[in-house]
Amino acid sequence: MHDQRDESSNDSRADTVERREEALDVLRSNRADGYTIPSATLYPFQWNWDSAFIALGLVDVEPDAAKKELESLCAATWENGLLPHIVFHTDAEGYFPGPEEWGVEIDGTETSGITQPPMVVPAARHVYEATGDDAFLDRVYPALERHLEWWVRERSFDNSTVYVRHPWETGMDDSPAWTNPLAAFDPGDVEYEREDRKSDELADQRPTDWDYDRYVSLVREARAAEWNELELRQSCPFLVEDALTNAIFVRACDDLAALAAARGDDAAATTWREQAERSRETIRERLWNSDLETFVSYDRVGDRQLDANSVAGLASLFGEIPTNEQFEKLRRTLRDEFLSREFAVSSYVGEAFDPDRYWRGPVWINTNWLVADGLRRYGATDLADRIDRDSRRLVEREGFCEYFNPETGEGRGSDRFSWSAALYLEQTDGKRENDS
Ligand code: 2M8
Repeated sequence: MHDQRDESSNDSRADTVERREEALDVLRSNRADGYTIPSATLYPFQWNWDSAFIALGLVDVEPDAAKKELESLCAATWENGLLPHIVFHTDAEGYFPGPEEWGVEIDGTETSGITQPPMVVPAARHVYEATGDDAFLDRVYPALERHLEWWVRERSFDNSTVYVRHPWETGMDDSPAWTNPLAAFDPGDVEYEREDRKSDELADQRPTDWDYDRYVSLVREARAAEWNELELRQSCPFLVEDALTNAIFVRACDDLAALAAARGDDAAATTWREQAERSRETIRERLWNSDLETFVSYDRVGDRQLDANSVAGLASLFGEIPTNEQFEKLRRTLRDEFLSREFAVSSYVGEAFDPDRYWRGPVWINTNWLVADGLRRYGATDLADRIDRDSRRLVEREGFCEYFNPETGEGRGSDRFSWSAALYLEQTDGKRENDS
């Protein structure tokens, strides 16, 4: 008997196998010496949280490359524990702001002077547990711990929630959430030349000059303060407790506790578990917005919540932040506001929604992955599966684009984008029940 269902599932398995090959090809072609660039057209260096997502996807197929990815990132940790958002291993052209704008050199390697959400810790835990390689853990653990200590010491007013001092640090660069705090200061007359508008189409998708003026002025002010965090805490006009960074920070604390326990360091495990709990408690109160029924960010300069409904609020699930009661409401917000378009999950919903512009509406594969992971932690597998399915549908139809229009599904930004490829590998590694 001929079973049509079997045939179509065989076809889709074959498609998946082929797509996985392509994903690996993207990652290999973006690979340099021990690290992977996000995209050859737009981002020719190593980026902090990109490397974390890349390692998560690579570990199943190329475990050594996944370990190297994280080790090369950790090696760029500053002495004080800041893990830079860009590591300029080479002097590639075509990106602004390049190394000369930052003027930072650590042991012969140039870096930026800001960070990104500490995804490196969850990624390191995942890689360690997948490989069981104790020597790898010994190599990365000191830098991971130094980095989280840095967040608590240098980037927290109260040893619980952490703040960022540049929109680029959130990874969601031009989120409408930042419009008010950015509008509250005058960037002055900043001169610079952008390199990111490589085509008319891209120019319409990237952040505006209004945003860039402020990005650049924040970099120049921090450089003038010699990256002194204590001084910047007083003088920086942008200090935000970002919902996404805090969710990842809390998860990073839990994951570092697990790694400390794996090394037999019970005291460190307790310290980091307690840190996670302390941070969670504060986030549940300070960042919960009962009108929007989600978590939002908090502007420390303006002393107010930033009431934008973005995927950052849903990513709180990744840090197991919501109480059960908050979870019920958040699930409603997800269903009503974020799942009503053809493809989940828009990076932002609300008045400033723009389906094609960067972090102001498009779907991103990494935030989909964070939300789906979080939903599974709350037992909401049906919703997690829906989001995973949409991620797969998007890349299977459009290729490994940087982001996607949530209404039409069209791929946007650069193509052959590394974390879109890596997370496809992670999603289809055969470990999930609904994999085909
Ligand atoms: C984007 O950010 C960079 C600045 O860091 C840029 O636009 O030039 C963001 O999407 C960020 O989350 C990402 O890490 C980076 C590289 O993929 O690109």
